[in-house]
Amino acid sequence: MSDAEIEPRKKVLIASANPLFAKGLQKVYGEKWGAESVDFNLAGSMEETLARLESWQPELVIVDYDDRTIHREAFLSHFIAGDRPMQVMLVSLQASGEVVVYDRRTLTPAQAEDWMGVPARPAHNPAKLKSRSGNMKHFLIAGTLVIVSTALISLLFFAVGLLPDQASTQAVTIDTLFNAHFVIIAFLFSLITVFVVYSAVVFRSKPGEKQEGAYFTGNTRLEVIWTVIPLVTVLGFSYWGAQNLAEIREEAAQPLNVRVVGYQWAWLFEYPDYGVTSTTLYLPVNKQALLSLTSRDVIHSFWVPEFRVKQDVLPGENLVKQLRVTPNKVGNYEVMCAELCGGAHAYMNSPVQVVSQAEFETWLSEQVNAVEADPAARGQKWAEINCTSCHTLDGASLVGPTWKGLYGSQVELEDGSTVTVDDAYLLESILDPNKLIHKGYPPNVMPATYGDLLTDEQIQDIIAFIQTVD
Ligand code: HEC
Ligand SMILES: [Cu+2]
Repeated sequence: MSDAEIEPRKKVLIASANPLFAKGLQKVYGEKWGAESVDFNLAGSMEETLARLESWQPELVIVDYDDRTIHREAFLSHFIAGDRPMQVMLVSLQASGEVVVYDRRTLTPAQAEDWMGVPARPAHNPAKLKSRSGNMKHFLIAGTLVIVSTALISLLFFAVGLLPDQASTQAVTIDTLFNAHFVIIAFLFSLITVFVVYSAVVFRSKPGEKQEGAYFTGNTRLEVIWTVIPLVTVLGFSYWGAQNLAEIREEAAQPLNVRVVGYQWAWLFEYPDYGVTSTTLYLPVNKQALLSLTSRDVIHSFWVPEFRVKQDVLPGENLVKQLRVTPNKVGNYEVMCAELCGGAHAYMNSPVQVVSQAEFETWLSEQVNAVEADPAARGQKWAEINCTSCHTLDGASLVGPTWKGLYGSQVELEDGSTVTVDDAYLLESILDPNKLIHKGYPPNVMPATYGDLLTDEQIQDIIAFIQTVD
């Protein structure tokens, strides 16, 4: 072998307390590599092995894996420390005769773990683990798939039309945020799903493959990335959200004042500047409405989905909440209650009509005139606002008895007696509804507060109206 002259002799240390193991190996390798190109050194104990590692500096250490006197952890730490190129060959004759070679410079933590535990595991293919360009290829493919999937899912979201019509300037502002969230949601969904599905398909183990995957602990770069990116995203969104909130609360110069009253289970809209009260929310288009919301009983929540904005409505004079809406689309909508508030919560809807400024003014003047009409007409209005959620005018029985033909009729009471309905009975039933109970109807359901809520004149108007219902 002419190579022997050029190449320095290879230093091989054999660590085993069993002289036969050492001699046998020396013979086999000596024959294979040529006795003149290899220097052998034998170490029969742990101390000896470590000392030779230091003083002699071998390039290859062959360890008898079945020799339990060789303290693995101590040996391993010696092997890992230092940067001189060195290889260790673990030879186990006992189990299967398998041989594992570890290279100090490419030893992965996973391999080190293996080494300390189970003998004679086939080594992970270092080429596979090292191949950065191979990993890069997978990342590029998966990354592209994530982008494509994000785009498709976002398109699907927008095509389906998850949001109702936009009918206010506030809705336009809020929807930019909503849409951004849809894209982020599509992205996060894709990020997780694509990587899971891609890994399951591409890295699927082949039949008969028993080998475990590489074991990783900690990756600082990755941890920094997945902390910083969400943090920045969330901070960005909170800033954007705050800006959005400020924008939807922007005050217009001369808003239309509307007092909104929620009660079990209907809405009432008062226009204090005109002395008008209505069960339909009329709003002129392109003019900001300043809603002052309050409740007569429990907590309700004012919500017109097409306007997007929503506000809890609380009982109490000092808890009046404000909400600004600028309708920008003529049409019919519906206000609903978005806070579970009792039995008929689901039916607590009232119509909303966005009309032109001219139509709004016509409606207003009609209302103002109506209030000035005869007592029964006024009474009908107060009744629609306060009573007809429980009392019908057409003979049907709702929560309370119908008013159809009530006046002058004979009413049977819970206590068995009968009364003739006259002004006095009506007045008493309104002011103190629990005193005389109409047979078959529940007590304590009709509010006993109308004496405070309504003026004497309004109550007289209602009585005048009930007289006309037949
Ligand atoms: C929450 C439901 C509810 C509301 C709102 C309500 N009532 Fe009643 N009302 C009842 C019930 C239930 C009865 C039957 C029990 C009783 O006699 O108290 C009743 C009974 C009456 C009676 C006696 C009628 C009869 O046939 O004996 C009158 C009059 C009356 N209500 C007037 C009014 C007026 C006026 C208003 C509005 C200012 C009003 N109610 C609002 C539930 C309601
Ligand atoms: Cu409600």
